[in-house]
Amino acid sequence: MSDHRFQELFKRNPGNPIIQTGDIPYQANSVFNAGATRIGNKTLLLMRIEDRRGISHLTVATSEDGINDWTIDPFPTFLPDPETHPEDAWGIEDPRITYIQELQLWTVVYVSYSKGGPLVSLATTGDFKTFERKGVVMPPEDKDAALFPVRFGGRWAMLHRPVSGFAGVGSHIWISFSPDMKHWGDHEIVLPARRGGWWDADKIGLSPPPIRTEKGWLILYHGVRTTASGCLYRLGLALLDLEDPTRLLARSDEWIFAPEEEYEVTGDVDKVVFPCGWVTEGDEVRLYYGGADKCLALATARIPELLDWLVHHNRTSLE
Ligand code: BMA
Repeated sequence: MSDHRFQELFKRNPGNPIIQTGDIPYQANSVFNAGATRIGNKTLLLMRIEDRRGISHLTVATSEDGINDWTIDPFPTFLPDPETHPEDAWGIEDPRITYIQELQLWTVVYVSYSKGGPLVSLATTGDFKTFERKGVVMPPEDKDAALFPVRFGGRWAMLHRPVSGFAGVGSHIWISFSPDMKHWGDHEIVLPARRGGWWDADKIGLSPPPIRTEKGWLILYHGVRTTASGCLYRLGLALLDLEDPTRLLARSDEWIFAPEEEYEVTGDVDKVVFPCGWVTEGDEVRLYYGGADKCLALATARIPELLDWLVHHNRTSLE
């Protein structure tokens, strides 16, 4: 606690929520937790839409300025395919998009809600119209996964959050490596959940994919606090070494963004801010997040301010 003045790092777009269920050209229950990227001069969101059965799929929205005038596909863009991919039995959720310059395509890492629990699947696309599925890449229970945009020592790297059934060990962010994006190994914890009263005790997960900065890979992650009135999802920052992303360089002591507005506090699941995507424009980062599992909202920050704040709020010890 080095600074007692409140510093608002992410500023909410005054027009929030930017996309709501009524904006979807077909019947839906909710729209939230979108992956984000740039395509040409547009911002593209790959939105999680939950239908009235309770099953989620992904649909594309694009906009020139990334704030207003979204053009939404008139039909689901990427549907679960339980016939050929049984892991999609109960839908696909929470996509994280990474553009891979080397391959000139995007990876979409998403949660397949399988009959054995949520797991991580991976697909690639060159146009967000057709998708090539690589299938399951992490068994259940695992979520909150995204690729780095480059290889390390020739291998791809992925952050993800497996959950152990072993009581009391916590759920942490892991890193794994692969020669081909399909077969993953050398798994290790890179960002452990804290314990006790901390905002990020017991269960954390990656939010959007890492962003490369001059100081390291910038990580935004969520902490899930279990309270007497349910779960509370809040966000904090971490930094991983540019050359060796298994090395944790810095980590927030405090959370930086939490449910406060009506559309974050009340929805299908109350008190949730859940970002799966962000895009940069110079120094600015635009964060797209689900509000209370019901709508999509936007908040912006300046990357140098995030990095500077992290220097002053760095606490990697778990005490
Ligand atoms: C997480 C994910 C998210 C969801 C959040 C709050 O476990 O399933 O999709 O937004 O819970 O319900």
